[in-house]
Amino acid sequence: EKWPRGDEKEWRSALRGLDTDVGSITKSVVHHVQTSLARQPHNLDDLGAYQAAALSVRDNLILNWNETQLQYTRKAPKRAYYLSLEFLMGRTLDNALLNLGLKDEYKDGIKRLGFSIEDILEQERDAALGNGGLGRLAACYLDSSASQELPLWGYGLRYKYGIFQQLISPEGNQLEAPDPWLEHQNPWELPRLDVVYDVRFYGQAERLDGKGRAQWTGGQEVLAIAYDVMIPGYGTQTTNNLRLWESRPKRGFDLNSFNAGNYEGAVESSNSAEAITSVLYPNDHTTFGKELRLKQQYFWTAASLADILRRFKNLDKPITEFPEYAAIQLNDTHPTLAIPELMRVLIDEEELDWNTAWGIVTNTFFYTNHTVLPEALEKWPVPLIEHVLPRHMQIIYDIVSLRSFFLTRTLSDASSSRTSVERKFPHDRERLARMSLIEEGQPKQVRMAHLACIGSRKVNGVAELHSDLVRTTILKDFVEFEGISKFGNVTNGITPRRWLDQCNPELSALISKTLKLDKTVWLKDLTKLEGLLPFTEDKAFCKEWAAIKQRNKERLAHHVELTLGLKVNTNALFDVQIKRLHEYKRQTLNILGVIHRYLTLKNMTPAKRKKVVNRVVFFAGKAAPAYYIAKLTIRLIVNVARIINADPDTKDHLTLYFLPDYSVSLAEVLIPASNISQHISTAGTEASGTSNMKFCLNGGLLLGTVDGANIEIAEEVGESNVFFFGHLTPAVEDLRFQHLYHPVPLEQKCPALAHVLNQVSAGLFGDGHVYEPLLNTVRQGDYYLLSDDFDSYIAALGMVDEAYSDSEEWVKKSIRTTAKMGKFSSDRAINEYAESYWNIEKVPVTK
Ligand code: NBX
Repeated sequence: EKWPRGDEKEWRSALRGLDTDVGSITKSVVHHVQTSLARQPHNLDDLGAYQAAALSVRDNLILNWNETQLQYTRKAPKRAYYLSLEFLMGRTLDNALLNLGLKDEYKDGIKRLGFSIEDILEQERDAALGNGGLGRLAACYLDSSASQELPLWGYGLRYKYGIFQQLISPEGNQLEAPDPWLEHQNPWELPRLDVVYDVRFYGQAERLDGKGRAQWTGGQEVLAIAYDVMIPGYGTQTTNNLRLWESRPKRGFDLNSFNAGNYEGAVESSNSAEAITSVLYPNDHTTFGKELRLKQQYFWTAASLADILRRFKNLDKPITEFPEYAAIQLNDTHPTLAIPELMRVLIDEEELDWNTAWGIVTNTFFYTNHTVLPEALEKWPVPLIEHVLPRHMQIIYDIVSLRSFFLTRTLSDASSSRTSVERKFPHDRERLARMSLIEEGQPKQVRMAHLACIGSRKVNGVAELHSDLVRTTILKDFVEFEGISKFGNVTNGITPRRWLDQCNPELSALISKTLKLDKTVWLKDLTKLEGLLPFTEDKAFCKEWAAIKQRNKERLAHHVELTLGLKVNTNALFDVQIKRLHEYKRQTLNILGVIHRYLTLKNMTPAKRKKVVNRVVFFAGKAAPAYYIAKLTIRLIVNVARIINADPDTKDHLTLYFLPDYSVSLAEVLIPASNISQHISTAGTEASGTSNMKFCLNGGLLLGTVDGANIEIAEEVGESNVFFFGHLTPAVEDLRFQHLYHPVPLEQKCPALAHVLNQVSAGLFGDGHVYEPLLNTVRQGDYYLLSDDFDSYIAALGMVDEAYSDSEEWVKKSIRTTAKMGKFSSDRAINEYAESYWNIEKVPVTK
């Protein structure tokens, strides 16, 4: 190949890579201090040192990113695109160092410059562009895609403000503050001011002919600008891309208004354009029908699709081959508008006929469902979509009726192999109504899960039980119509790099030493952990295992002392429940259980109390700002903590902490320190859970219901190593029916629980009236079945105590648990998607 320009020798010598010996690293860091930061050694603080180190590490990432993208362009493999409105990345520096294999070198270099790596890592703010499990899963999958050398890009939004910061008032109320995570410049992103797309809202859609074509004009146009975040693989050269879109006004301001002296009017449209990517919606598991949220979803899907199509077009292939070059994964229904959007582009711009376009669409998309809770299934009011996206509403109507997915075709459909619902199930009008994309009502609403399902090649749930529930409940009719093979399962996974090696370096080192394997081996083949099993019989190993857990508990205690000023008893069982606050996750069951334990301890003689296993209970989690019952649960937890932590009779035996502002970084401290963690959702409600996997990977045992991935964890580690309780999924419907039609007074049904509720009402933890609405959710209806599961929950806690008393056996359980967690690596999960869904192959990247 001919060199494109200039003196090739000059270029080649300048193009050499970066040196990564310690001397070169300090030079590079200091270079960034002097130039990028324009600072001097004598005014450099930890924050400045962090920024300079980050910029220096970034240089390495950029070179790998360049090489990877060049190879992708040259080899033109089929690529996968992961569309997610949330990426809960946490911090980047430590992970980048690990994946680049430069941790020791930077540690040493930073030390030579008079700083400590631990301190500067703490300077980084979390990138918290997500609510919870769904967003963190997306982040784990990015790490695994690069580590498995899979050609995958993520697409999301660059929110100016991530998930709100949580403050807790002295009364125990959650207060929300903005999360200005971009306050200092963000070294991990590359603005791509040249990658820009127009996105239209509102306006008019006029049909052009009988072929379903239309013209969409007028309305508001905004710009989508790309920011690229580099995603390094562990032990690979591959560095994938996460492309986040920022909204900008198409015209800076309205010159007419400006010249007329109307300055506010002049910037109005620019404000409304910038509002689109200003903030992450903090509601998980509810839909609100807010116009701005719909605009976020369309803005992001339209820009991402335009970008994907442009890349495909560079290949000069016929458009019908698009599905052979692109697989697009929809992370929940949030990006479902991509389906009508691709139809719009193919029909209105590429001028394809409907059936050809629909064939392309249904071979391109894949849909992952993350919940079966009815209130969490997205629906958008028809009038709102008609207003904001008139052309898309037409297309959705066309999918429903005109084009015969459901009804008899009016266009020639001889070439299509699809059969309409009506032909397959004649005269079954109820079925048609159930399956329709449009739900009747005031207003009519579009069911996004139905649209995502019919527009996708395959659909999956996130754990075996959940995928079964998807097939037998919310998408049952679609299984009957399209056949079961379209509906699969990919059990979630977690990246062992962040969730073991980074958060628990001592355990990681012990594992490597014991397995006699370099961590680069077992961190990429997590089933290798099984090699730990024989060492349950090795006394010295068990002792070391327990000592590491103890030091992690002390590290957590230190953190609590620094942040809350409270001293934690580390000679107690650490019991942790950390997740978004939600009734279905039943933090209420946990806190009522804590109260029960407290009341039981109060009734004991001091001598008897001494025989009880001492327990420290940790809670953390955010409540959606408008979720009243969830906020009241936090208030109860905080006030129970205030009373019992101060009770001299019991405080050596039971204490309780609510740690504010839960985040990825806080999880990294809490998870390695837990002896037991709680995953206690009403059976059938938690799709999978992923923190359950993280705790178990770090040798914490699991206390939970027979739900989500808990079941598969138990299958792996053995039921004798988990603590299960509560009713099973098939019983839930009947129990709810009984609550409604044959209620039994709580005093009779579950006296222990009734007593606990009465004590709260009576004011043991401050004004009982405050908690009535929360207590009433249990007393009336009890939708989440606390009264059905309370007794078995308390019994399970007793079994935990008993097991923990046998400390030698407990350590063995802990080791066995870690040893059997191989299945839950996100490397396994991403490979399943690559092989059984996307049909993409590895693209090794070499220098
Ligand atoms: O997705 C979670 C499920 O609840 C977990 O069981 C599962 O492990 C995890 C990953 O598959 N769902 C979740 O986190 N949802 C959201 O955060 C969410 C955010 C916005 C929204 C709806 C749900 N509109």
